[in-house]
Formats: sequence, C-alpha cells, structure tokens
Amino acid sequence: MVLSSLSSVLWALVFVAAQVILSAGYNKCVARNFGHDSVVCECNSTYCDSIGPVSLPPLGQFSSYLSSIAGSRLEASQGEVRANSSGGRLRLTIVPYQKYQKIRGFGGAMTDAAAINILFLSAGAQDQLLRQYFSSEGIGYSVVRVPMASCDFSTRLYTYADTPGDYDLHNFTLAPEDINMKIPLLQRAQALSPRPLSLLASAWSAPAWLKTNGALTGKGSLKGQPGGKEHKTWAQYYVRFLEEYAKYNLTFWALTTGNEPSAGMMTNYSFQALGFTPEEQRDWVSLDLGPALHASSYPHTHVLILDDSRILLPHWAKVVLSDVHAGRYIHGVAVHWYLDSVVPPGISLGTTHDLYPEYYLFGTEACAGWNPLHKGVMLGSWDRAEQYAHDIIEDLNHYVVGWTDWNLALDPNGGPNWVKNFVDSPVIVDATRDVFYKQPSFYSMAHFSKFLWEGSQRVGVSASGETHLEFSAFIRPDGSLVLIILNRSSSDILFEVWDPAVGYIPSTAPAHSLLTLAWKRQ
Ligand SMILES: *[C@@H]1O[C@H](CO)[C@@H](O)[C@H](O)[C@H]1NC(C)=O
Ligand SMILES: *[C@@H]1O[C@H](CO)[C@@H](O)[C@H](O)[C@H]1NC(C)=O
Ligand SMILES: *[C@@H]1O[C@H](CO)[C@@H](O)[C@H](O)[C@H]1NC(C)=O
Ligand SMILES: *[C@@H]1O[C@H](CO)[C@@H](O)[C@H](O)[C@H]1NC(C)=O
Ligand SMILES: *[C@@H]1O[C@H](CO)[C@@H](O)[C@H](O)[C@H]1NC(C)=O
Ligand SMILES: CC(=O)N[C@H]1CO[C@H](CO)[C@@H](O)[C@@H]1O
Repeated sequence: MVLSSLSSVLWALVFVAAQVILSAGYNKCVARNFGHDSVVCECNSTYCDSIGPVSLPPLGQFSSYLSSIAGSRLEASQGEVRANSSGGRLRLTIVPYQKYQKIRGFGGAMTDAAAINILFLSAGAQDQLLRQYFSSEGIGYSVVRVPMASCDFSTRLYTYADTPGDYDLHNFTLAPEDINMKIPLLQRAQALSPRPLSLLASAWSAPAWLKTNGALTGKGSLKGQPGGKEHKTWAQYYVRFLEEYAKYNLTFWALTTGNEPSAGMMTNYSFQALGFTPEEQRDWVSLDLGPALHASSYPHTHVLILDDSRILLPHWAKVVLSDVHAGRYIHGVAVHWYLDSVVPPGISLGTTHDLYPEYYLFGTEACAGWNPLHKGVMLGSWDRAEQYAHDIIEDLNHYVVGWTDWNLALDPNGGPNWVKNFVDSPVIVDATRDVFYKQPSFYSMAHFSKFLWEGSQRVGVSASGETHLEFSAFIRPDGSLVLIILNRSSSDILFEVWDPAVGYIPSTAPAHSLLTLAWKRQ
C-alpha cells in the first residue's frame, strides 16, 4: 500500500517533469466566467484562442491535449513513451488488431439562426468564427448539415415551393436565407477548409399543399401513396435543391429522408415536420426518391434514413433496409441524440450495425439546453461539455462514423427560433459587443474533430480493471494513434496506456476532464 502510493507520487513527479508545456505560437483562451461551473473563451475580430495546426512529435514521444472544468482548453504538452510499466495503476491497452468502423467526420448545422448570428458580427469577427470551425488552425469540422428551407431555427415559415398545385416545381426557388446568408457562409467555410466539406441536406416539412394537414407544422404527412404524384414531387424537390445549390458550387455528400419523421406523427407538433412511418419511408425511397436521385445529375449523393432518435432502432432499420428495392439506394442510418440517456446504445445502434453492417450509422443532430428543465444557453457549462463527450464516445464505441452538432452559432438567448424553442450552442454570438464565446462544448467537439480525420479507424482498447473512465481509440490514415479519454468524476486518476507497438504512456485524467493523447507508431 505505502510502497505503491509512494511509487505513484514519484511517477507523478517524473511525469510532470517530463511535460514540455508548448505555449509559444499558441493563442491562449481569454476566459470569462458567467457563474456556471466553468468558463467560456471570448473571441473578437482580432483575437481568438487557437492551438494552431497540430503535428505530432517523433516516434518515442506523445502529445497530450487537456480540457477541464478547472479551465484548461486544449492545453498541449508532450512526454516520453517509456519502455517499462509504471506499475500499480490502471492500464489501458491498445488492441490494434481489433478493427472497427472508419470515421467520416464531425461538424455542425448552418441553420438560418446560425447564419443570422454569424452575419451579425463584423467581417473580421465572422472570419475568426468560421476559421475556428473550418480552417486548419481551427477544430477541423468537415461536415455541415444544411436544413432545406425553414425549420424552428428560422424567423419565418417557408419552403422552396409554396405555390399550391405546382407539382412540376416550376416555381421552385431558393429563399433569401439561402442566397444571402447560408450559401455565402458555406462558400467561405469551404474556402477556409483544407479539404472539401461534406454537406448534408435535411428537409423539415414539405410544402403545405402536398400534405394531409395543409400546414408546415403539426401532425401531417404527404397526401396519397408512395409512387403517387405528391410523393414524386417531394422526391423531385430534393433533386431541385441539389441542382440549385450546385449553381453556387456547393455539392452535397448526403441527404436524409427528412428530419424527425416521428415528429410529424404527433398531434399538434409545434414546428415544421413531415410524418413518415418506416413503411412509407421505405416505399418512398424505393419508388420515388431513389429513382429520382439515380436519374439526376447527382446519383452518387448518399441517402441516410431515419434522421431521428435511436429509440426507433433497430425496428425502423429492419422495415426499411430489409427491402432490397429501398436498400439499394441507401447508404446509412442517421441518428439524433435527444433520447440517448434512456436508450442503451447496444440494443439500438449495436443491434442495427450487427443486422446491417453494410450501412453506416451517423449522428446528424445534438444540442444541449433542449430539455425543458434546463432550457436555453448556459455560458461556461462544463456539464454540457461532458454530455457531448460522453455521447460522442458512446456513439463511436457503437459503430457511429461521425457526429454532427446542431446550430453552429446562436445568440445569448439560444435563438432566433420562431417557436421559441431556444437551446444552447458551442458558439454564442454577442453581437452588441462584436464578440463570440466558445463554450466548453466547443472544446468537447474539438477533442474529436481536430484529431479524428476522415478514414481514422477505431481499434480496441482494454482496461486492466474496473473504471469509470470513458475512452475510444483510433488509428489514423498516417498510422498514428489517437486516444480520447473522458473523466466525468470529481477526482484525479493516474493511469497508463500500453501500446505494444511503442511502449507505456503514463498519464493522468484530472477530475472532470477530457484528454486527447496522440503518438506516432512507426
Ligand atoms: C480583442 O481581444 C483581445 C484579447 O482580449 C484584446 O486585446 C483586443 O483589444 C480586442 N480587440 C477588439 C477590437 O476589441
Ligand atoms: C525495465 O524492466 C526490465 C526487466 O523488468 C529491467 O531489466 C530494466 O532495467 C527496466 N528498465 C528501466 C528503464 O527501468
Ligand atoms: C410560377 O411560375 C410561372 C412561370 O413558370 C409564373 O407565371 C407564375 O407567376 C409563378 N407563380 C408564382 C406564385 O410565383
Ligand atoms: C468549387 O469548389 C471546389 C471545392 O469544393 C473548388 O476546388 C473549386 O475551385 C470551386 N470552383 C469555383 C468555380 O468556385
Ligand atoms: C390541436 O390544435 C387544435 C387547433 O388549434 C385544437 O382545437 C386541438 O384541441 C388541439 N389538440 C390537442 C390534442 O392539443
Ligand atoms: C481522473 C479520474 O479518473 N478521476 C476519476 C475518473 O474516473 C475514475 C473512474 O475510473 C474515478 O475513479 C476517478 O476518481
């Protein structure tokens, strides 16, 4: 007992001594405390904290990036990989021959609300904000979800084809929100990004005249049956959207079959929705959407089904993917996080993967502050950063290949939102001061998005004993290893990582912290 704690203390001292704090060239967080459990980092038109582009030290050393409730934000250090175990502490062993899914990417949504907030800033601050997400000195977002027409995070209700009876979509036209706000911002984001962005389109509601309830909100679905004229027009609407955005050099990686089809099945649902049963979605894809896309100029656009909570899995996937006519047009299953705390990942995500391993799972929406008990923005909430990291790790450990946050930016009230469904965002814009605040959840995203490049493959990790640490490990396309570790408890823990290819990495996960470790293996 005494010996082992003495050796722990010695190891801690050796570890601290070995750390090289890399401060040169880094912009530090300008921390502001709004009275919650941690701080935000304030950015303006001339200054924003950044760790810059990341490169790894030579073989035999490792990099470590730490964020914590105590105020660390991607704090970088390096250490030596050791030949011998430090003994006595929890060991996480990398199991490189256990290979799982490959990462597609991480990102957020360019809603009308996000675009409005970003454009409220001065040109310099807009640029800082976009760089934070998309440039190589930022956090490496590569996915942007783009709502097709209005959703609750709009200031008015509209679709692109509001002329009743316009089955041929002669009057289909993008909105001012697209042309003046979202498209220019997406073009700027693309110009800042070192690689092509993966754009993802989702529609909230079909035009009212195509729907059983004659309205964009509330309970309603498409009139008629799959194969009928309403369903065909609705498929063509997607194709027209792809064509219109392509005129601005914005091409889409994927589209979903529609945001939250379960919402449109609920009586008096308060904002834009379009109900689908899994059977109707299956037949619409097989008879209308699939053939329309196939015949369009964009036949390689991925189609993701569900776009709703995982509580609907595996049932939804079974109904849709068991049908070969629908299944051949489909690439993946999109999930939202809202009910994750009550739906175990194994029986939903895991089972769906086991049944249909040829279809990937992808996270398309998540936000904090949606729960009526803790609604809206909470500036500096570390608890919300932990909610993000916990959910991302849980998803990654159950075959999910990417995770998309909701609004890229909101105002201090969590809007605008025409139905007052205010929520939180990793970036909160205070236009009155021409600043934006990077919330703890922004760094939560960064611990994954900046390090897990497209093509990174999850590998096994085994713990030497019982632990509440949460972790996930990946081998990147360049052969380096990235291990992300979350400690949601209130005490520090010493542990070591053993990678048989290189040796032992002593580390510590402070109370309420998120840690990304990375090292070369060859
Ligand atoms: C931006 O923030 C930095 C760091 O806090 C500060 O030094 C600078 O004066 C600010 N610039 C403006 C335009 O407010
Ligand atoms: C590592 O362990 C081996 C055998 O257990 C020992 O011979 C060697 O001296 C140790 N090396 C170091 C650097 O402690
Ligand atoms: C729809 O487009 C047609 C031409 O294709 C035009 O004559 C008509 O005025 C438009 N209707 C509306 C409501 O914009
Ligand atoms: C279109 O976008 C691609 C990147 O997605 C870029 O390489 C190309 O230069 C752009 N073309 C025009 C005309 O802007
Ligand atoms: C739904 O809305 C209608 C019209 O506003 C109202 O008459 C009805 O009572 C509402 N139903 C429920 C279940 O709230
Ligand atoms: C740093 C750390 O781990 N502190 C807590 C982290 O989680 C573990 C569970 O393994 C707790 O026991 C630690 O106290």
